[in-house]
Amino acid sequence: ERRPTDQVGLQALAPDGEEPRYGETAPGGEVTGVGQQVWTVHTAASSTRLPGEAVRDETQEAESGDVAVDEAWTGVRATLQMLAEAFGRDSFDDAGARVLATVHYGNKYDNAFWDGAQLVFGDGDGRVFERFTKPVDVLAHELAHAVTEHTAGLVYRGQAGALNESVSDVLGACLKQRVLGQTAQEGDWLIGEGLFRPGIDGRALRSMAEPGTAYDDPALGRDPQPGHMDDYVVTSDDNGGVHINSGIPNRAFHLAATAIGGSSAEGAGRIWYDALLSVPSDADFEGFAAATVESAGEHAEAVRTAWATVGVVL
Ligand code: ASN
Ligand code: ZN
Repeated sequence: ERRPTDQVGLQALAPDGEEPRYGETAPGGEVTGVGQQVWTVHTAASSTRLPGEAVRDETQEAESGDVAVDEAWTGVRATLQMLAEAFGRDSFDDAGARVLATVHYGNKYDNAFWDGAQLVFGDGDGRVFERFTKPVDVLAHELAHAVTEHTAGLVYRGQAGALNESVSDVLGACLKQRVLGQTAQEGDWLIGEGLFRPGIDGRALRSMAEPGTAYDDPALGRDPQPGHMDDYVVTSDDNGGVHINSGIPNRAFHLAATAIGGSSAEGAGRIWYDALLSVPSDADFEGFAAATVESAGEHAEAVRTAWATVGVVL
């Protein structure tokens, strides 16, 4: 969906004689060059029909009273704001597309996903998993899949697939820290914290700082993520371990972001986003790493060192 582009006119918002850069926040607080964000949250009411019934859109500031609807509403808004303000990106397609999200998908459904057209969230089984709208980084992770699809289009297999997964965790961590007002150093670098029900032995789905340490529980097994190329997992499961080997580029991002300091989104996040705009769909870790170094400007050595620490030596 496209909206009039004159809503946030560069001229109208620019101070005299100055043209703000695309995506910069103008004195009025609005993001220049990016239109007004639009999104709608639906409910599948425990069915698997999509998108289901519309419950709340961007014009409805008042909470619906359905916690999953309201978490999805707030999380999509925050993610769209981050894309606009940190990256100058106008929704997932950079053309102002309306984001559709559906909550209460299926019965005790233990996952969330981007189906190529919209976001989908299960309620969780209530024994191992909470509802999947609860952690805002999981929400941003799924919406980031849409961004990747519309940019690099990283194929969902092997190293390109692990990069696809990692980029989603990167944007998830950036969003979580942004919402909490944290710097890279202050962040906990956990993805999906709060998703496990009480009694499950785990902190989160993944740890970007210490891959392989997020959980160890009879119901789930042990977190299988490596944090170094020496431990890269060769498997045919999970599209060649896309949710496993993503630990390696995840840790590289954590190391780069903490070395650069400040806001993860505006520091290392911006560098990773720029790399996403330049790599081919079959990029491997080395190719993606080279693209981040290329985009890093004054931080090139910090970024190169971060990748070298996880065994991706350029
Ligand atoms: N939540 C998972 C993901 O976004 C769903 C999946 O594997 N398709 O990667
Ligand atoms: Zn994913």
